Amino acid sequence: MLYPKMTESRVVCSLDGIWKFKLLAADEVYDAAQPLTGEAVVEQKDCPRREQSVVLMPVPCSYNDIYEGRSFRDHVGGMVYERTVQLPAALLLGRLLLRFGSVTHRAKVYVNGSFAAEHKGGFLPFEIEIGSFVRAGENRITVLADNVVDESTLPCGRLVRRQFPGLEESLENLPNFDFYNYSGIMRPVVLYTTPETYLRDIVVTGGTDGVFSYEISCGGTAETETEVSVEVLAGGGDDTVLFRGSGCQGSGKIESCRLWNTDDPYLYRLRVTLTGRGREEMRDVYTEEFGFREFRVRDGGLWLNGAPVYLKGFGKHEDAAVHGRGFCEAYNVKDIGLMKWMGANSFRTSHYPYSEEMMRLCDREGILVIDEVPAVGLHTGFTATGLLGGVPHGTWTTLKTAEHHAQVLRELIARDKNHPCVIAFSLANEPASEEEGAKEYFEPLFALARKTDPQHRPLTVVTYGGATPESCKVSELCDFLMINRYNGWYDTEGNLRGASALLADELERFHRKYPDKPIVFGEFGADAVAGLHDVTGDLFSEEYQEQFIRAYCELFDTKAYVCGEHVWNFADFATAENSKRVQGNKKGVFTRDRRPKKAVWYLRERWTGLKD
Ligand code: BDP
Repeated sequence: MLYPKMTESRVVCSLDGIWKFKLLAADEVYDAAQPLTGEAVVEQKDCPRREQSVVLMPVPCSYNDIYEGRSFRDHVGGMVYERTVQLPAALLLGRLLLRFGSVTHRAKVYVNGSFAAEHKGGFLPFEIEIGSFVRAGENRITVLADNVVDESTLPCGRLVRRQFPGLEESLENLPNFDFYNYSGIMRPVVLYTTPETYLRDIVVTGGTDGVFSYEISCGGTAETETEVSVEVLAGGGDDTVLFRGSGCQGSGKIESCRLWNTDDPYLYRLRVTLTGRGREEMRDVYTEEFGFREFRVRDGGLWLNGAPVYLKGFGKHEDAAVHGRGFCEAYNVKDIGLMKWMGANSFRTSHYPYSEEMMRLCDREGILVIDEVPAVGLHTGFTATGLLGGVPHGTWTTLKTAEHHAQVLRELIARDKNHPCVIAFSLANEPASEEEGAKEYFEPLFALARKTDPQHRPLTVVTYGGATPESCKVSELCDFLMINRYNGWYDTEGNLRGASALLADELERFHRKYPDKPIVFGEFGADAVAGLHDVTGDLFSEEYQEQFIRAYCELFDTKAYVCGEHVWNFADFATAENSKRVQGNKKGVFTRDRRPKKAVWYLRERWTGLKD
């Protein structure tokens, strides 16, 4: 899927801004034929009942923290976004597409009151050809979003009905994951045009020997005679044409090519021109950036461009005050800047695909990304916060996620396949990989990723402490192991020597069983409430967090097969409320507003001194 770009043949218009918004009550029947009316009066004394009125809502943004009140923020179910847009007749000459970066978790889109399309999955883009729904002048765009997570969605959750004595029945949505279930239109919305005969997709790969190959697919009117030409241009402002070719498929070689790596993330450009000769001649032009690089698992290690690489960085979240998980370029640039300043070279998009803009930024900044699908909470008896409180009851016979899991994986690879920053795909976080049925569930997903990723990137499933070397049924499918461990926090609390000993023993058992598979720590960390200090280093103090991270890192340094460390988490983040969380998860080494805790200085010294 091509990212919407303005080119000589394409116009892109942003629909971001202020939309009308309304939460839907459980029994409310929504009629898209009727425009949203009845804007909320800004009341003088009592807060308006925001959860019942039409209010103004920024897009892109999570809706939850924009207005006050628990029933507004924690609403379960449907919500409507609506805006009008004036379309100039000139925009209607070719194809017109309406594209959403993400709507969480389900969306039905209506144009001028007519149903246009729907999409399931809250973290991946989708687009709709809307030419037949619109006219020149005013048009109404409506999105009906739904934020319910259950046993068929990714991430997974549970919808429960609660009945308290004397009160009406209520609906609660329990997330089976440890981050706040932010929702709404969370990424940019654009309208863009293409000619009738158009470039549908471009696949481009470049290896360390300077050899590249491309595959282009086109769409459009059948009677048009088409011709495709490609050029490879150098990076930046350098318009030197290094290669010219024609046809939808081909390959070539750039002599002494500059490789993409973490110190020099050099991007070449593939400029593709589609010329159509029908009644009139038309052209569609698109430029895709790409890099020459190779990331492989070999001889029990990770290799970038033929040299061993050690991953230093974080598990993150898209999360900040006010806009929640809503797209924010400023936070993205800030976070990458802080990571670089600390000497980090990588992160995982825990626990869902991040915005396309973040991937584009990482291409330019030379950050290595482990790209994760939104498959978190696939366990009927476990969450980090114990929210489910359940007894495992056969995860793989209970969940109805298999088909949707394949869909999000396909969509993620289609979106991110060309990014040099993406070095590996993670197919899930902490599933019930120790339960019967896990291998059968994951095998087809591994096969799908291996078949569809043009770069054949290494694959993994990130596993939790309940899946030991002896019990985990998916480790054998993974190209490298990525494990999350919390010895010294959720068990062996306060006893870091004991925790290290347990961990060392487990690591050796993993290594004995899978000697060729490098191990990357996907998560390790302790909550620290910023400003809480303690000479001894008690739990929740900044000192304990630092000691915890230091103890793990010292252990990693003794195990050559540990090839990466991703601290959990980059910054504090919002979660559902529960007694294990102090206004959210405090395992960030930065606070939610990106101020450093004590551990930052330790990690900065370590990582800036540790070779990539
Ligand atoms: C792990 C989860 C992560 C949690 C973390 C924690 O993968 O989402 O936030 O634990 O407890 O189990 O902090």
